[in-house]
Amino acid sequence: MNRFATITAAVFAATTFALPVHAQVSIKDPWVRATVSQQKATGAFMQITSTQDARLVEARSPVAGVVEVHEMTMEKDVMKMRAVPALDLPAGKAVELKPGGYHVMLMDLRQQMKAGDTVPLTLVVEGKDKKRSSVEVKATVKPLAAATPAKTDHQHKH
Ligand SMILES: [Cu+2]
Repeated sequence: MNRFATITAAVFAATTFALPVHAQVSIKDPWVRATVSQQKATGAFMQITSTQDARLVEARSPVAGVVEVHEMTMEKDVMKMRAVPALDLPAGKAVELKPGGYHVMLMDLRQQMKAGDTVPLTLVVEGKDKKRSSVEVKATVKPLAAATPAKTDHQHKH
C-alpha cells in the first residue's frame, strides 16, 4: 500500500518536474478521443508548457503500436494530417494540441479507448542542449460526442 502510494506520487511529480535542471514541462488537460470497437487510431490532446525553449520529439504509449506527433491542416476543404519530426515548445508559451491542429496520433491501437479510462503517454522533450527527458502523462478518455470539435454548420438540421 505504502509502496504503491510512493510510486503514484513519483509519477505525478514527473509530470511537472521532469527537467529540473534545464526546463520544466507541464501538461494541462490531457485527453484522448474515445474510439468505437475496431477503430485503430485516435488522437491525444493537451496543453504543453515548457519553462525553457524545447521541442517535443517523440511520444509513446503502451496502448498503441505506433505513436506520432501530427499536424492537421485544411487543404481545399480536405482535412490532411502529416507527421511532424518535432513540435516547438517556446519558453513559457502554452502549446495547444487540439482537434483540427497538432495532436499526438495513436495508431495500431491495442484496445478500444473507452470514455473514462486513463491512458498513459510518455512524451520525450529535447532541450536546447539536445538533452532528452521524458514526461509521463495520464490522459483521460473522453466520449466521442464531447470530443468532436464544434462544426455547427454540419450538424444543423434544416
Ligand atoms: Cu493524426
